[in-house]
Amino acid sequence: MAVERTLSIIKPDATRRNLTGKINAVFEDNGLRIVAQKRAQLSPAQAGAFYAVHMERPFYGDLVSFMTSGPVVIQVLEGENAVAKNREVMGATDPKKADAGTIRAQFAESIEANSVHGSDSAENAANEIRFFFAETEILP
Ligand code: RTP
Ligand code: MG
Repeated sequence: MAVERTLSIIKPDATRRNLTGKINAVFEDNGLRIVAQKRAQLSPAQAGAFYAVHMERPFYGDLVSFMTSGPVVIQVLEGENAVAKNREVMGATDPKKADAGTIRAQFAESIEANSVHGSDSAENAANEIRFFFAETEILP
């Protein structure tokens, strides 16, 4: 297995409830190292561009509103098989369907306010990391 990087976002529902540390502990306990991290307020243009793949979906407008409703914590996670490992520890999109112990099962409020984002492929991870970070901001 190769050491990989993936992009993670702790979403506004989780920053509002002061859950950043608890979520970071789940990453670290599962072998994911936080090699870059910043708190940010996304603009509608940034959130819209980040989620552009969902532009045609009925939930796109709500998703952009939600992602700009408060601060997010944007992170690069590094570890063996990081993309798949992070998707595993996040759990299913809908917290009702997420396995026990996953971040979304423990913390998500709804299918939309589901506490975390994680890249879904190595290729998307590289693009999403580039969207938010300069290489010099990533410190393994
Ligand atoms: P993410 O991209 O945030 O890591 O989540 P994901 O891959 O598990 O889910 P995806 O299908 O990519 O959807 C992106 C985000 O859109 C919101 N969503 N709302 N109301 C709805 O039916 C609905 N479906 C998705 C969620 O915030 C989801 O994480
Ligand atoms: Mg997704």
